[in-house]
Amino acid sequence: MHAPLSGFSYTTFDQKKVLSSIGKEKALELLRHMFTIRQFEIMAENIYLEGLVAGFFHSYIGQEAIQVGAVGAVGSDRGHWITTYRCHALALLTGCTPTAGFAELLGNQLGCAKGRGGSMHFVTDRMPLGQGIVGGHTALSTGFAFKSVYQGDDLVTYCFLGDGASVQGAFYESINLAALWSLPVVFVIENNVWGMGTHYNRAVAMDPIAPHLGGAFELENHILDGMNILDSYQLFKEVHEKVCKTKRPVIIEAKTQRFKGHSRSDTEYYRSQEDMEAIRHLDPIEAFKKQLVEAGFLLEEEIKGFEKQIKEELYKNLEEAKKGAPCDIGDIESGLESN
Ligand SMILES: Cc1ncc(C[n+]2csc(CCOP(=O)(O)OP(=O)(O)O)c2C)c(N)n1
Ligand SMILES: [Mg+2]
Repeated sequence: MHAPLSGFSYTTFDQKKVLSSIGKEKALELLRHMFTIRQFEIMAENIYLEGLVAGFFHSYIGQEAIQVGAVGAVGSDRGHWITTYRCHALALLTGCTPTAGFAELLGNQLGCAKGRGGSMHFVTDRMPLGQGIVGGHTALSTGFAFKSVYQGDDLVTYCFLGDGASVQGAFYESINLAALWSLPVVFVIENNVWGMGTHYNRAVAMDPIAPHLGGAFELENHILDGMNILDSYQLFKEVHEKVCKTKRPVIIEAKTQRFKGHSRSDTEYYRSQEDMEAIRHLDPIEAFKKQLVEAGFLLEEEIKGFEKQIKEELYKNLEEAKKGAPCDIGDIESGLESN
């Protein structure tokens, strides 16, 4: 049995205080974003299984509290947002509409990358292309943070990477330069325990990862319970304010669990039924709903209505997305930037 998330020293916050400071409206926005991502991923996987989506497919289900907390706390416009091929959620949070997301999966011109990127390469004005090279995008993040200092744009770069990516050479060069040059970048290691079918304890010589890296590069670091939206929100809020002042990099390791396989083609022989049951008990959406009901922000029936409304909206978005014209090969170079 792989113990899910216990035994680490997390940066945590008083839940009631955070909830009362963010208020009902913001709390419902966070729930809506988490639920929209969850439902988007479920529907996206269904159209993948229908054979309508080409290429790979990596689901973000289970990890929603991390990026929803981050973008919810910072605001999409105040950051450069960079992530891997597991990129649907971050795109939806930084400006990709669900219709443009579905269309991208379907490979048509209504897609956020005009159907040219597919599942692994969603793009928005604030998020330059989901990245397929494990660890490679960390260098891009240091570059974006350098640009912020060079051009004085006051943005903080948020780079999400996996536990597997955390031991890629490019990442060490990226942290080193970011630390040496004092660049405003937050590296968020989403430790979902697995790099494809390899447990991180068999691939990474540090556990937990963030304090070791932070120690080596003399950087502020945190371990976040990545299944807790309020801790996530509050940590990103405080870290953002700090980085705006210090311009120093910060490392956050978010302990989390992916509820689905690495990608749709993963047979998941490495996880037992018992593991999966323990993991499902950590569902960040269910935990947050409970907190909202306990705080008197919502009744259970109201949550059901809220979710039904989001689902209906997403079904309409999917139908809309299906109307797009197929990706046009003649359009392959438009929208590209070069220096
Ligand atoms: C440089 C490189 N090596 C190997 C791969 C194949 N590969 C794709 S995803 C993956 C696992 C990455 O795991 P992790 O960083 O933990 O991210 P997660 O998928 O868990 O989000 C690997 C090895 C790749 N895409 N790029
Ligand atoms: Mg991983």
